[in-house]
Amino acid sequence: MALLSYERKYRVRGGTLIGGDLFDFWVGPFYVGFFGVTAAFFSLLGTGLILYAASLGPTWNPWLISIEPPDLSYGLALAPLREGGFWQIITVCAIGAFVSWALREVEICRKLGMGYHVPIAFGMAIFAYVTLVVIRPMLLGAWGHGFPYGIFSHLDWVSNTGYQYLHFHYNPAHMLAVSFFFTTTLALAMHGGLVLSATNPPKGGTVKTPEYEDTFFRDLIGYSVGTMGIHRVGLLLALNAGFWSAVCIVISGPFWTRGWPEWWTWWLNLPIWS
Ligand code: 07D
Ligand code: 07D
Ligand code: U10
Repeated sequence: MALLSYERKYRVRGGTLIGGDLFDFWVGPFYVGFFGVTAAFFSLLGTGLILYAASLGPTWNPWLISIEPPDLSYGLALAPLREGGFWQIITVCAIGAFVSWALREVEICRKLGMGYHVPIAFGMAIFAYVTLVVIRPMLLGAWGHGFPYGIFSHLDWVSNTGYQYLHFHYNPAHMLAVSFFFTTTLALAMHGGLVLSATNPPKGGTVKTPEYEDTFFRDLIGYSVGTMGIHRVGLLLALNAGFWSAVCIVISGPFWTRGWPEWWTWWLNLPIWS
């Protein structure tokens, strides 16, 4: 069935979380819904505020534009617009847009009678972002601990924050997060490679069944997780990458203030060495 006629068949009413039939329609390929309207509202307002705040700044060089959070001296108070207030409103807009996007995914899942795996996965990315700009700054007592909204400036923030703890690679949760990111790309490369090798043969070749895919990994490593299983593994790996990222930054400052290499002294102090 052609994609568009298939979509027409499934463009059914209902499944909305809020607003009933009010915004239950499509614009071109996009489902709208109540949360499509709020997503458009927050993203347009947030983008507009970034552009306006940039126009007050010193440069239009896209790499250098930066909307800074308030000075630490403002603590958790609201700051004047040009002294971090823009950053605060843009943060509200960003969270509004990301959460609207996730809830729009939920409504589409409900319409199609599907599970909520995709919005749950996106929820982990939102959680990591909220950890960076809301949870950690609140635990540290100042919005100024959030990262600035600019391409190079947010890289500076990551580097400076990392060196504040001497050697961020020694953060054990960062190690877990990095390993999960690496494993996720390994798993996707193996999965993409395996599916293409079985189902996209050269001209004249035959498409292979999942039994071939299972056999490949049984021959190679003695076990196949299965064709459904690899998708569960992939989701689990990716969710863990985001989750341990959030953990590694929220413990830096609120729960550990010294250099991360020092954390490992517990290992040197184990009684088995003496
Ligand atoms: C490919 C899906 C498409 C998304 C894209 C990003 C914008 C920003 C706005 C200038 C995989 C769209 C970009 C809307 C323009 C303004 C105001 C997703 C894909 C193409 N970062 N980061 C990038 C964001 C943080 C870090 C690139 C966002 C943390 C490092 C892009 C956030 C830390 C490096 C970008 C965010 C951090 C980057 C490519 C939010 C730890 C790079 C992103 C909302 C997580 C890389 C110049 C990409 C780069 C890069 C966007 C947060 C670290 C500009 C939106 C504070 C070390 N980040 N980032 O492909 O080239 O994502 O930087 O949290 O090396 Mg970043
Ligand atoms: C936060 C993005 C959320 C995005 C959302 C959506 C739009 C719409 C529209 C395209 C979490 C945005 C959407 C805007 C766009 C259109 C149409 C994702 C987020 C909601 N590190 N490190 C990490 C590595 C070092 C440091 C995480 C590696 C150094 C600090 C990850 C190395 C020092 C922080 C990671 C390395 C250091 C991190 C990032 C190697 C610096 C964090 C991934 C090989 C000197 C950050 C929660 C992430 C973190 C983080 C990897 C090195 C410092 C595990 C591989 C030693 C301060 N690092 N790092 O979190 O955990 O994604 O953030 O050296 O804060 Mg690190
Ligand atoms: C997977 C899969 C699988 C598939 C798949 C996929 C995972 C086996 C069956 C999917 C994977 C791919 C297609 C591969 C490529 C994907 C990536 C590499 C991921 C990254 C993706 C991108 C970079 C694309 C991002 C594009 C987006 C988000 C679309 C942008 C959309 C809009 C601007 C419109 C948003 C719609 C809304 C808000 C709904 C409401 C609509 C309206 C009210 C009307 C329209 C309104 C507007 C246009 C204004 C909104 C303005 C916005 C948002 C900001 C504008 C900003 C400016 C700067 C102007 O496993 O199975 O195959 O395919």
